[in-house]
Amino acid sequence: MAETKRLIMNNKPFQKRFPLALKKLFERLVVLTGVFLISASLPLLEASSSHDIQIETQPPFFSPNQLTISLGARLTWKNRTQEPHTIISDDCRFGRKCSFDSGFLGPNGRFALPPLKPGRYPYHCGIHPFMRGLLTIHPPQSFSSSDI
Ligand SMILES: [Cu+2]
Repeated sequence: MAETKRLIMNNKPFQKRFPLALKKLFERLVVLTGVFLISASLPLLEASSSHDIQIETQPPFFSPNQLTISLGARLTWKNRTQEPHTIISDDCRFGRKCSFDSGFLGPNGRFALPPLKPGRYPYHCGIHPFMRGLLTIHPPQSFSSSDI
């Protein structure tokens, strides 16, 4: 009987402490979840960025002709000239499967970059080989201060 009483008495502080510990645990869980969500959404924010390259009659023809984008970013070439152009990755040779080839792009035509792996992609216009550009795709989380 005395033991039961002691148990009940010992139990009281425990019951008081338990919800407090649970509350602290919950608060920590909320903070951790917040940190996780923010860090998880950063690559998505990067990936959702979009870029345009204008095709023009004057040098550098592809404007900008050197561009670095993050993995998953959208990129569209836009033909601002009155003549057709193509956007062909330099690896499109010898019948190999190549990174991208727009085909003929008429005036006001657009070409969206297909999904690619990180890397350097020099490209050119198949009609005017002097029109050249360089696209670089960053692997995730590899940004340096020089990119900003
Ligand atoms: Cu061209």
